[in-house]
Amino acid sequence: MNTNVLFIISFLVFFLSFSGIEVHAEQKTVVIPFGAYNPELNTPAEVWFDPPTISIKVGDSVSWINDDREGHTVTSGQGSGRFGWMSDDYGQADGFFDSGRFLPGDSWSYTFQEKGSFRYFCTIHPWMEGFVIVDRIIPNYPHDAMGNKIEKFPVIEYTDDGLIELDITWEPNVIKTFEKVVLIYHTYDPATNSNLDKMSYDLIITQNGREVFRDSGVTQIGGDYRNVLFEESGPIKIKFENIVSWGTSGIESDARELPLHLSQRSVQFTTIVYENLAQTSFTDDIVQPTQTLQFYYEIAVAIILIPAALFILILWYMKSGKPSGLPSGQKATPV
Ligand SMILES: [Cu+2]
Repeated sequence: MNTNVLFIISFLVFFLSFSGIEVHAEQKTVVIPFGAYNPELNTPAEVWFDPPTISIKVGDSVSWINDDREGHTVTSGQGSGRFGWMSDDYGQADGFFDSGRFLPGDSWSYTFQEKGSFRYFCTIHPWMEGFVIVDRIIPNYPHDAMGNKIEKFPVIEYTDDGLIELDITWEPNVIKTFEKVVLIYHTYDPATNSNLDKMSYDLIITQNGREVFRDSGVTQIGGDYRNVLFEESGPIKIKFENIVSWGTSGIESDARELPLHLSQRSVQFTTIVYENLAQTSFTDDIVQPTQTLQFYYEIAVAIILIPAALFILILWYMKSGKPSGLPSGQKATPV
């Protein structure tokens, strides 16, 4: 073997290792569905961009395909939200990328060379918002699945009929895989700002389009909680459905009436679960709160009240047994 052969081999190894990096770059697709041009509730579009949130790696490209019947743009920055455009908010481009208008049947691609989280929207239809996450940097602030910062917990939502307010907090505020998350939530009557106790509900969590958690419960004293663990990263929807009164206790409230359509009794929250680089398996045991909380309250009351009553009885007995007990001034003092 001579040095020429060695040189060629090392050159080949060098070359292949670099071309290998190229091979890993992926091409992802986001579809602009039919109906995205229409922000009304009767729009056939379930999302404005499908998927609304996409996770990629540095060097990957995303192609947006226009399957709608109108031209659209893919413009980095913040859109107006579903209703903002009605009050003259047409979104704010941040200049990072901009497709310009592209027509039905056309597509536009962009290669992401930087890490980061990029929100984007359509400048023609500013309710259309999407989110690209490149190399999933875990942010130090909580946000919803569209990347909008959550300024304050609890997050508050109302049922469609406006009769029930549901407040939710999740701890920790930024959710990672394999780390226990506590969802803490309360039901209120927004008309009187009173706690709505004994409301039954179904809690459903979906992630990447799949159901990952389902449970039912009753807000015993106006609130409840659940412990949840996520194995996968990606956007999640936390949905409460069929929120209805259970029994007649608590305040007088319209929320106690059965709604005409149970579909009006749901609220939804979103956020993103991040990949936990420090932990890749479960270490916590997940224990859910018992739904016989009421029963435990009664036991707790019994445990406290019975000894307390006995104690008072004994005191009373001692007092009445020795009516001329030592006045407090004549207590025996240690020598
Ligand atoms: Cu558009």
